Amino acid sequence: MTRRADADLIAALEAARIHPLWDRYKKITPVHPDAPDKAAIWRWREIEPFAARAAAEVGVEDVERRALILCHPAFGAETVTTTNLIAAFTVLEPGDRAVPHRHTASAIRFATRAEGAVTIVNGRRCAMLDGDLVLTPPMCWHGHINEGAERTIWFDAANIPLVNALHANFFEPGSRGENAFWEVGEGDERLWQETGLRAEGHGHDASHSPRYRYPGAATRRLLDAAPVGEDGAKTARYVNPLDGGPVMPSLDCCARRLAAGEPTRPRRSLCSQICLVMSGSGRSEIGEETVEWSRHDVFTVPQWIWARHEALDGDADLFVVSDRPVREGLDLMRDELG
Ligand code: GTQ
Ligand code: FE2
Repeated sequence: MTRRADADLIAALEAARIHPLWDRYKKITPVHPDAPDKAAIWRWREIEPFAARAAAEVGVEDVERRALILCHPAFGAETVTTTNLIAAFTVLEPGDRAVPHRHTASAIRFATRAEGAVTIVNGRRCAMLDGDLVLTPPMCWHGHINEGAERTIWFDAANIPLVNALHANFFEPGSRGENAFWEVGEGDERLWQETGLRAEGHGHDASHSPRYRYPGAATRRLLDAAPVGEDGAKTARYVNPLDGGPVMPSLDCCARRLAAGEPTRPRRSLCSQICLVMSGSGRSEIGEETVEWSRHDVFTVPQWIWARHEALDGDADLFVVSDRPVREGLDLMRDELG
C-alpha cells in the first residue's frame, strides 16, 4: 500500500489530540445504522433450572436482587441484552423480600409465574397476577415480596445500559428492616385503575404514567377486541392515561396478538425490542436468524433489522418492551413495513 500524502499531517494531528474528519468519516457517519447484535433467544426451559438453582444457592437477604440477566455475547463482557436494554427473570421463594431501592433507570416487570408476589412502588401495593405489568419509573422506590406458598418468577426489563451510556445512573439503597415500607395498601394506585376516569383534585406532576399497574386481564380483553393492524398483528399499547403517550419517557410497552397461520408483514424499526412470549408458540424471522419460540421464552429484535412473526398451533401473544420513546424524542425514529 502506498503511503497516503497526508500521513504526516494525520500523525501530527493525532498527537495534538485532533482528528481529521476526511480519513474516517465513514466510521463517524455510517450510511445506515448497524446493530452490534443479531437476534437472540433465551428459552424458558433453559432459564427455569437456573432460577431454581439461584433460589437454592443465593439468599435473598445477601443480594440486592436475585435476578438472572439475559446477556448477548455481541456486547462482550457487558451486561446487556440488546442496545440500551436489559431483560431478566427475578426469583423469590415464599417469604422472600427484595430490599427496597430506587434508581434513575426505568424498569418494568411482567408477571409470568408471580402469583403471590407483590411489588410495592412508592407506597402502593401492586399485585402480580398472570400477565400484569408493573412499572417502576425513574426514582420511584420499589421492593418485592413473595407472600404466597410457591416460588415466584417474573420477567423484568430496564434501560440500565442506556442510562449508564449517558453516565446518568443514580442509585439509592433502602433499608431491609423498615417494616413501614411493606405495610401499605393499594394507596393512590386505586385512583388510576378506573379506565377513562380521573379523580378531580388529585394531581400528578411526573412525566411517567401516574398508574403503576396494568392488569393482564384488561390487556387480554383489549387484544380480543382490537382490530388487526397494518402489519398483520393486533397491538394493545400501554399508555400514560393522562396524555396517551408511552408509560415512561424512555420505555415503551405493548402487547401483540398474532393470529394462527397469518404471518405479519416484514417490519423494521429503529428501536431495540425485547419480546416475551406471553402465550402460544411460533416462529420469527429476524434478519438472517430464524427463532422458534414458546411460552415464556424471550427473544430480541435488534434495531433496524427486518422481522416477521408467525404463530404456530393457534394464536400467540407477545409482550414487547422497547426504547422507542428515546428514539422519538431525539427525532431518530424510523419504522418501515415491507
Ligand atoms: O427489580 O429492582 O432485573 O433494579 C435489574 C435491576 C430488577 C429490580 C432487575 C433492578 C431490578
Ligand atoms: Fe430496581
